[in-house]
Amino acid sequence: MSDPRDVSLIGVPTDIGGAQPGCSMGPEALRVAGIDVALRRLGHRVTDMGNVSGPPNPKAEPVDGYRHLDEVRQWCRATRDLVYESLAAGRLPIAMGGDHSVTIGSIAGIARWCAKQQKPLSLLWLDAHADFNTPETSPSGNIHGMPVAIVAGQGPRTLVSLATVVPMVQPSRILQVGVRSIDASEKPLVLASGVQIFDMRQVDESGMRHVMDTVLDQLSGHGGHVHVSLDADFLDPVIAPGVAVPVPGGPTYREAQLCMEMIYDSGLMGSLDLMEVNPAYDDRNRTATVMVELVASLFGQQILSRRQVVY
Ligand SMILES: [Mn+2]
Repeated sequence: MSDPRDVSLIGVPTDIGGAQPGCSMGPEALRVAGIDVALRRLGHRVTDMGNVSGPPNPKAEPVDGYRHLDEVRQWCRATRDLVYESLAAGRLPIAMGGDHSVTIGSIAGIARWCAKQQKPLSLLWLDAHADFNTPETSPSGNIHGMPVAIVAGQGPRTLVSLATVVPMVQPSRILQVGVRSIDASEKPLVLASGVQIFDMRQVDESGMRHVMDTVLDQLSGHGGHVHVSLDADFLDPVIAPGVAVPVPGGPTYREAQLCMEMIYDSGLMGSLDLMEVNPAYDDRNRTATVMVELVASLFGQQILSRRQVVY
C-alpha cells in the first residue's frame, strides 16, 4: 500500500440478512467512533460517500430456503455500484455494514473492477464463522451465514451472478482466519470447496504471527487484488460485545492488532469491509471503537515506527 491513500467510506445500514436486528446502526456507530478522523490523522484523504439505500427489513419468514432474498439483492446491487465507482475513481473503498450479507455486494463491485483490470481477486475473511451455509444447510435461511459460499459460486443465481464473473472469487483464493464456529452440516461443504481455513486452534498453537506470515505469503504469491472482509465477531466478545452472534475464544486485542499491522506491512490490501457491528448489543460503542482502532492499524498506525524498534 502506498501512502497516503484516497479512501471512500460507504455505509450500508441494513440488517436484512441477519436474525437479530441492530447492525443497520453499524455505519453510524463507526462514524461516531471517529473512523474518518482516525484515517485522516494517518494522512489519508477520506471521502464519506454517505449511505447506500435499500428496502426496509420486512422481518419475513424464509421462502425457498432464503429470508429476504430480493431485499438482499437490492442492497447488494447498490453497494456493488458504489464500491465499483470508488475503485474506478482510484479510491480504496471501505464498506461499513450492515450484516455480513452485504459483503456480497461489496465483493461483486470489486470482482467486476478486477475483471475489467484483468487482475485476479483474493479474499481474506476474518470472522468467527465460516459463513459457508446454503439453504440446504441453513435452517434459518439468513443470508449473512452464506456470503462465502455465494462469492465462491454456490447459492442463488440472483446473488451469485451480481458481478460480471462467476464465481466472484476462486475458492482456492479465499483464506479464512479466526474461525471457531462451523455448523455440522456446513463443515463438509466448506471443506470440499477448497477454501482455506486457519481456525482458532491454529492461532492458539502457532500464534497469530505464524498464521499471518503463512496467509500473507500465500496472498502475495497469488498476486492481484486482496479484499479484506472483517466481521466484528472475529474478535473475542470480551473486547467486542456488540455483535449478534458472539462466539467465545476469539483473538485478543493484541492478537487482532498484530493481524492488522501485518496486513498493513504486507501492502496487499486493496479494499475493506467492516461488518456486523451491532450497537443494540454493545456497551457504550466499545465495539465500533475497537473496530476503528483496528482500521487505524490496517492503514499504518504503529506503536513505534519500524526504525525505532529494537529486536
Ligand atoms: Mn460473518
